[in-house]
Amino acid sequence: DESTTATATKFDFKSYMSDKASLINRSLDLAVPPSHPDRIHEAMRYSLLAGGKRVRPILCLAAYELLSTDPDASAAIPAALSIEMIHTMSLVHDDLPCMDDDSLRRGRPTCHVAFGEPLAVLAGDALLALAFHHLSSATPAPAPLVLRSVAELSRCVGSRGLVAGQVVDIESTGASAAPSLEHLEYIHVHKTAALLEAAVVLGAILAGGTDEQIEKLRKFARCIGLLFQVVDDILDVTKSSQELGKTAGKDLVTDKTTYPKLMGLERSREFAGELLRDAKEQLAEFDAEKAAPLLHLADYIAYRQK
Ligand code: GRG
Repeated sequence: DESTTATATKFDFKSYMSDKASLINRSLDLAVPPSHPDRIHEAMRYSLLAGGKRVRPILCLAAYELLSTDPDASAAIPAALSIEMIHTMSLVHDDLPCMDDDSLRRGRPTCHVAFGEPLAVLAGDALLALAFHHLSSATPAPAPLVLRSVAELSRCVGSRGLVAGQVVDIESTGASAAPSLEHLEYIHVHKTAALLEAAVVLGAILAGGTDEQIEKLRKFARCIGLLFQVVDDILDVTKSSQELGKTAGKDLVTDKTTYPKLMGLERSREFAGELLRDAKEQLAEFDAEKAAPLLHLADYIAYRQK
């Protein structure tokens, strides 16, 4: 039973997640009000308020709560929202015809399908700008901490972070040779783990964490970021095998490289187990009760079914 491996203390993870997700949803609604020019704000709100698990902003609040003496995490809300704005804009751009060309996202038509390509590009751009505006203007924390957060987030998102992962992914699509394990890891560490890392690290910075604490949490986030993707790849295979012939055939023609393809299903599961253990080890020296949300979030990423 994974819930007992996380912590011995009683912790209602389900309520924690739904309370935090509603807080994030309410705050996003207020942070991006309908305004002139109407269509661009409609497009931004359409993608931002379309649901989503809100894992990244919740990680940000949980990291803040671990290190802060402040019982309510409201000082970390602008940072948490900025992370979700960037996550959403990366999905909007990822779905564009010039990238993955997807027509469905979070259970509804993608932004460019609903609003047209020019508005989808601009909605992404505007969400990226708004993320930094909101983080820097609405965070009630000492200016040096806010400045450090802005530097951290911009690094994680740019051409050495999220964008780097996307570029290397695009470049390797259609390549004749299968990418190496290192190559696959590079893509995931940048495309997926970088933003989870920023989420956790911003929470830690704004709570006034020491450098040592921040680095421990950074390592935690990198492990769960990679774990997120390994589990995603495993779920791809296990879901496909339920639909045997059809999806297995589809899997062969797509050039998407996955962990099970490179190391086999069993080894991928072991690797996921190692990443989960490494992640939890980073939290061993923190107060167990205060670390419970992050420990459960790691389990949630490891054991999720979709
Ligand atoms: C960031 C400036 C900038 C540009 C974007 C398009 C692009 C560059 C990057 C692509 C990033 C991308 C799509 C990464 C995949 C991330 C991922 C694992 C998405 C799924 O996350 P979930 O499962 O989704 O948390 P929900 O919908 O629950 O939020």
